[in-house]
Amino acid sequence: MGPDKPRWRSPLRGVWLTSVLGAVLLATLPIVTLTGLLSYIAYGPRLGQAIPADVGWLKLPTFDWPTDPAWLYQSTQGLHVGLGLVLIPVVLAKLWSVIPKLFIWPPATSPAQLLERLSLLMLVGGVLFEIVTGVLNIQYDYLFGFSFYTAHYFGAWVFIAGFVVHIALKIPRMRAGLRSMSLREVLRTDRRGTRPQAPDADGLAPADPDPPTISRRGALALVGGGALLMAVLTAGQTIGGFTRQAALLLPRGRSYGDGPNAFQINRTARAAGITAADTGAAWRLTLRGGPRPLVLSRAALEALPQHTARLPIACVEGWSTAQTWSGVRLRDLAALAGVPAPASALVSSVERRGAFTRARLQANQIRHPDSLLALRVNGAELSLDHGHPARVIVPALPGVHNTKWVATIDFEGR
Ligand SMILES: Nc1nc2c(c(=O)[nH]1)N[C@H]1C(S)=C(S)[C@@H](COP(=O)(O)O)O[C@H]1N2
Ligand SMILES: [Mo]
Repeated sequence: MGPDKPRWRSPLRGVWLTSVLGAVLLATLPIVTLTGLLSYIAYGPRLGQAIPADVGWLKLPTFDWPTDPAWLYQSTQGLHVGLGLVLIPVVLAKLWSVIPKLFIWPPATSPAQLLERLSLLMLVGGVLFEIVTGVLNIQYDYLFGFSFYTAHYFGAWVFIAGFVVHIALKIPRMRAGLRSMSLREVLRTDRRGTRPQAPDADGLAPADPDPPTISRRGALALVGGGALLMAVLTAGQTIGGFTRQAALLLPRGRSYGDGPNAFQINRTARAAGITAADTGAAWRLTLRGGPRPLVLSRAALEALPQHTARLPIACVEGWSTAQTWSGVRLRDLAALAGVPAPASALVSSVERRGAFTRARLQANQIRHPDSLLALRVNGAELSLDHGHPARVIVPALPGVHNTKWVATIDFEGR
């Protein structure tokens, strides 16, 4: 099928609409891509805990993920997931506008065209793959037989390669397309005044257009409205407050009742198999790395100097929530253990069977004055679901590394 066949005959099709949608994606998809790659770095590839751990020659420049500002990961990851969702209607509209081109047969008649078609396959396949895996992950549907992170990481590179080639090939045509009609004029034109664009070399405009059923401005409003709807359904999970009530795409529910511990729970104590025996009077914290292990009871921890900080938990799934935590500074614990200048620390949970039972922290994450082994939240005891008797909370740390139900901390010196 091709543009001259009696299909795809909307008179809105043409270089202008495709170029406008392309320009929006050109300005926004790089933000989704970069924040996604930053999340990989935030997980700590140097500490061997980014997923996938082995990325061959697709290694990113790694650096110590900062602890300032505390809302860094909350905003980069909120942007990654939020903007990614908001752009879905725009991506679909852009694909609709070029559909005739996607099915051209034969696919290529010259090597240059073959390269272009290949890059298109990577671009379209890549973006759809990233959308589908991303959306399924935030809805907690690990339906695939492969790791979400690994698939999403390599899928991103397929997309990036296709995107870069596509930009290089199409920028001149996008600029010409943008000039082919005046945006101001389009916004003033209703359905009855809507005219088809002249057939173009790319075959985007139909040779035999139908009469318009909607104006171009109506089509733009439809796409914009879809994007806005996605924003309303998503933004609350990062911004919080009353907007959280509208965050219907928030995978952890919107409210957890009242009281100081009423905020999202990633994994309940019950789901993690945490028992009263694990966390009751017999619970002890073991600090290792010094001349000999130091074992502290909960009462001993409470007797140490306490510090309070307001810090977000920001999950890779895009949701985040800032709470007021109190507990013992990690750097104080390191000093107590006999490792005053730790290079890293391995925090392990009493939890045994989950995927997130331990996390390694960088030196700057241990040193920060607001990095805590929290005993309390919002003035109350930590609830069992939020990690009682003690959990880690560190500024700008990806949520997953804020280990709950901590059992041991191994400090490593320089
Ligand atoms: N032991 C343990 N700690 C854990 C987890 C877990 O499953 N087990 N989940 C992590 C993840 S993915 C996040 S986002 C945060 C969520 O903390 P919350 O349940 O208190 O909101 O805890 C982290 N700490
Ligand atoms: Mo998480």
